[in-house]
Amino acid sequence: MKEKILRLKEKALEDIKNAKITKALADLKVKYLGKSGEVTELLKGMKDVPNEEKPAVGKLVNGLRSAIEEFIAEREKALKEAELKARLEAESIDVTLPGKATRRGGLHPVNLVRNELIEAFSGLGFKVFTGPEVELDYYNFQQLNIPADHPARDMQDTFYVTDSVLLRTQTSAGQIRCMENEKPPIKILSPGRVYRSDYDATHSPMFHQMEGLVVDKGITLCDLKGVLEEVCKKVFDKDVKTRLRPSYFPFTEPSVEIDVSCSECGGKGCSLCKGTGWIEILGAGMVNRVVLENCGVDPDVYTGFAFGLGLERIAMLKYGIPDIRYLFDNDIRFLKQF
Ligand code: FA5
Repeated sequence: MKEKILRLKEKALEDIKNAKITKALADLKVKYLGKSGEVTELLKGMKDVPNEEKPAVGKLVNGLRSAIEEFIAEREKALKEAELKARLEAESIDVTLPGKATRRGGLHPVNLVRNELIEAFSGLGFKVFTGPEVELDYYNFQQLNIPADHPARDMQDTFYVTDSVLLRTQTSAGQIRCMENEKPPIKILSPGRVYRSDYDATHSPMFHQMEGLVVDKGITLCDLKGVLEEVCKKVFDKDVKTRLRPSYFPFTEPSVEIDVSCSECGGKGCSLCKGTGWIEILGAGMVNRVVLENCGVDPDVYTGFAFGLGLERIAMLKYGIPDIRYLFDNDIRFLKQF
């Protein structure tokens, strides 16, 4: 038995010395001292040792157990220190290495134009007001003097959700929401997405408009002209020409459309401007008396002007983009240019 104990001690100490990682050491702990470990088995065999030898053998087995425990603890400490050192060396940072360049993102051209316009109009005292994209027919059409079956509905091919709910076709719906909630003087700008069943080089099914509304005492068409000319001067090149053209919107009277000279051909006529040399950027006019009355504003006291412009059209003109669809393809080579 003594022999066996000594051999086991030598073998265990040798194994522990050879353990290279803490995991191997943990396995050895189980192998020798675990529930069915070799030292534990020895202790279990004590019952077969003759009584007179029991104290001496018991002392040896206990000594073996303590020696193995002590040796494992020592080796564990040494291995942990070595492992920590190796990890710190491996994870050390070389501060002399060149840094990794992060690629900067940029704003989408439509957002650039929106921000630029908001800034220009803010300078003239306009505040931003937003409305919902899923809108009631009531706000998008009826309150704007476009009752059901009015022919003007044909100009805006509409995506209906139900008979009375639709994807708004114009930010003009925001005019009504604003006038219902605020008393004049009103001076707001309402940017947002709008939806129409359109699709060609200058028409997209989802696009962005920016509505402007000013209601106060003594507002005239001259104020509208002055404000829009001022903003066009800020947003476009000084050489860009603008023109006011008579138009029709049920919610303004009189109504106009503002065109700017085509950036692609400089006004000579090309496929972008359909040969006319002009591109329409917005519709506008004096707020119709009926609309003011619908919103509880007295048209004999107050007058107002409103305009709605297409942000994509302005981005196309400003950056010379020949097809509106480039703005929605999300091709990074195109977007990187702005
Ligand atoms: C309107 O939507 C009126 N609500 C504008 C208005 C507001 C008039 C206030 C009077 C007073 P219109 O349908 O013309 O008008 O659209 C306005 C602008 O949106 C157009 O000038 C054009 O620049 C842009 N636009 C219209 N349809 C599309 C489309 N499918 N894709 C891209 N831009 C469009």
